[in-house]
Amino acid sequence: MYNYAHRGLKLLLLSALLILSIALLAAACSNSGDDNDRAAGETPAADDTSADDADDAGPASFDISMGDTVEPAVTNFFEADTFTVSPGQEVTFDITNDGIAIHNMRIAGSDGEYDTDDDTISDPELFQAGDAGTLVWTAPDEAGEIIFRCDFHLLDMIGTITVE
Ligand SMILES: [Cu+2]
Repeated sequence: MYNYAHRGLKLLLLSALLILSIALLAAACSNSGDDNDRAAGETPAADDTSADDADDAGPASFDISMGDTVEPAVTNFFEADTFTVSPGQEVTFDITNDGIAIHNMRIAGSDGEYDTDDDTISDPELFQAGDAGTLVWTAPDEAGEIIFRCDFHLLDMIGTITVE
């Protein structure tokens, strides 16, 4: 008699525990479902951010040599004279005057005109033979071709930066 009552109580307790654990399990499942939904919601946002980072190219730097010849003909030039950069990219040109004439480098601003306030000009503004310096420039956000030049040799000492 006592044993039966004890067993009955034990069964009741076990049933209660079972129901409780099913309820807990269900709650846990629904919680983890919410977490999954939230995580799934965050994943595209994280992907979008990294895609933006990929679009925003990091800073670039290029070496550029300024040179000239006298014989057989007088020439003045940048070497290299064509560059390709990304929209909005921070670009540093490391410039050396390897010629004997004076040179510099100037990039027209968004107005496309030289000798205006939005130009970017090399530092120093005048390179003697053997001088080294830089020109730090930010590419425009729009794709296009930009001509840069030397102020002292306007016609022959030019180069092209392609923004794409
Ligand atoms: Cu020059």
